[in-house]
Amino acid sequence: MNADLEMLYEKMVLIRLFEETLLKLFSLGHLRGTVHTCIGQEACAVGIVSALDSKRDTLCSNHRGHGHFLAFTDNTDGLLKEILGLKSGICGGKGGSQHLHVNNFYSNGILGGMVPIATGIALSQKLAEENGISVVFVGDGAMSEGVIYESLNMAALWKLPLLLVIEHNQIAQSTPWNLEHGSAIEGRPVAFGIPTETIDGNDVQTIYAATKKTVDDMRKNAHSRCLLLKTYRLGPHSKGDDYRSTTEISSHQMNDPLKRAETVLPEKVVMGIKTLCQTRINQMLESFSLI
Ligand SMILES: Cc1ncc(C[n+]2csc(CCOP(=O)(O)OP(=O)(O)O)c2C)c(N)n1
Ligand SMILES: [Mg+2]
Repeated sequence: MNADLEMLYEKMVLIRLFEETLLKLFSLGHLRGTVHTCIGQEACAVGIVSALDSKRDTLCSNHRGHGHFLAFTDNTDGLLKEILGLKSGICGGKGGSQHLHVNNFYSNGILGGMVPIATGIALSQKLAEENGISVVFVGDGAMSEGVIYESLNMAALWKLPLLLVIEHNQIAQSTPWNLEHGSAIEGRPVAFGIPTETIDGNDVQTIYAATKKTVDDMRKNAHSRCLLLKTYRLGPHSKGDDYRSTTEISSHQMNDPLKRAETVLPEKVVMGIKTLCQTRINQMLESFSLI
């Protein structure tokens, strides 16, 4: 069990260090535009993606997609080059942080915009009869977009292998979820006949286990499913914009998914993984002559 946790923890640490580096590069003027980090939500990316088969499953992500991308591809260099706008980036430097595509990974910064695309992919996967699953990540804020509901209706009606993952971090930019939604978000996919499971989004092993069970089930019997992950964004919306009180944010620090894993793993293992990931980030930066 702990060996699995070590592997999941290492992926979370790599994502955390990569994104902390992005914020640093921003403050030094090396990056332009914007970046949305998933600091505090790494367990969602790692727990879900580690249970997928990157050869036959597809992943559609959103504006906050670096964690999803790294968990799916492990390509730190290619992503950094892309965010720096370099030709050698995974999309020739044209996609930047939010519009990424490599192999079975796709992302788009338009809230909810990937859900109809993921639904179309799920239809093609069903027709191909290769048991592939189409996974799409959305935030709680995106769940106000009407196109998601049209897509869920089709996915349920046609029993498409679509897995909707809602990262419910309780806020959309500066709007708390309960000022945007008139009812619980988990009730929405259920209304279309899509079984929905609500999980602790900061416990990487729980997410991994639930995803594994869900995708195994979906491969045997094609139909749509939803996992709603209750989590919290510990960082700003993008670079510095945050209207929440420091008291509110610090009350969630103890629930940081990395700290949660660290309470279970031996200290020596934690230190070893942190050093390994930091070395990898340092080598990446040295190769770009940054910092
Ligand atoms: C259609 C659309 N409207 C508005 C925006 C601007 N925008 C970018 S992120 C964001 C908040 C998204 O909140 P949520 O879906 O909860 O995801 P989170 O940022 O919390 O991960 C908004 C309003 C956008 N990208 N697309
Ligand atoms: Mg949100």
